[in-house]
Amino acid sequence: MNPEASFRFSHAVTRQPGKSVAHGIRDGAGPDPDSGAFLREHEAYVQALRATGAEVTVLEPLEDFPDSVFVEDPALCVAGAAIILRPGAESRFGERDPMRRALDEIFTRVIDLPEGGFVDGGDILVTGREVLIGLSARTDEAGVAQLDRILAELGVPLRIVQTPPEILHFKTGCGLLDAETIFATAPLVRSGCFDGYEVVECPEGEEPAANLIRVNDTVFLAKGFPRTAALLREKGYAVTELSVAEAAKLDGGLSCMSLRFTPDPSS
Ligand code: CIR
Repeated sequence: MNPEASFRFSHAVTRQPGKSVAHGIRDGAGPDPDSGAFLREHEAYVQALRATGAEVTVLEPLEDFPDSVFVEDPALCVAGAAIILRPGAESRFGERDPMRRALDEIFTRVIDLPEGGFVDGGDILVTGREVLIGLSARTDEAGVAQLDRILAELGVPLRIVQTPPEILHFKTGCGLLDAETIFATAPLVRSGCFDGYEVVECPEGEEPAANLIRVNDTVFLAKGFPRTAALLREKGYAVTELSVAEAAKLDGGLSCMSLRFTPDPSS
C-alpha cells in the first residue's frame, strides 16, 4: 500500500440528502433533522471537499432511502478498486445498486461483496498500512471474512478489531490524521487496537469530535469542539471546522458523508 493514499485523494463521491432524510435511522429520541438545514450543511461540506483540490461528484437524492446521504456505508474505495458492501441495516440494503451504478462510471474495477454477511463502511478505517475493521451491530464476521478475501487480492492487509457497543460504527470513535497517526476516544485507545500507531487522544467530553477526516492537506473537524481544534492546530494540522449538527441527529458525522479515493492510483 502507498501510505499517503490513505489521506491523499483526487476524488470524492457524496449524495445530496433528500426530503426523506428526516426519517433516517437514529438511536434514541431527539429532534428530526431538518431537510433544508441538512442540505445547506451538505453544500458547505461539498465546497470544503472541493477546496482541498478533490473532484467531487454529488449524486441525486434517493427519497426511498432516507439514510443514503451517508454514502460511506454501502461502499469501500481502496487501492484503485470500489467494493460494494452489504450494509447491516435492512432499510439501507437497497442503497447498494444505485451506488454500484455511480461507481461503475468512475472505476474500472467494481467488486461486489459476496452474499453471506454484512459490512458497513463506517466500521472501516483505512490507514497507511492496513484496513482496520470493527465488528459491530452492522458488521459481522461473515462479512469481514468475505471482505478479507477481496482485500487480499488487492494486496491490502485487513485487521479485525471490536467496535465498542456504545457507538454505532468503529469510526464514530476514531479518524485518521495522517498515514501513521490516529485520533481516537480514550476507550478505543485503551482497547489497544491502535498499538504501534501514533495516537492523539480525543479530549474528554468532546468524543463526537473523533469522527474527523483528513483530506489532502486538511483535517475536517465537526464544529463545536474547541479543545480538539486547539490540540490539533497545536500539533501542526490545518483544521477546517464544519457543522454536522443535522447529520448528528441521525448518528452521522463527517466521514459518513463521502467516499474519498483516487480511482487510478498509478496515474
Ligand atoms: C444509520 O444508522 O445507518 C444512519 N442513520 C447513520 C449512518 C452513519 N454512518 C457512518 O457513521 N458511517
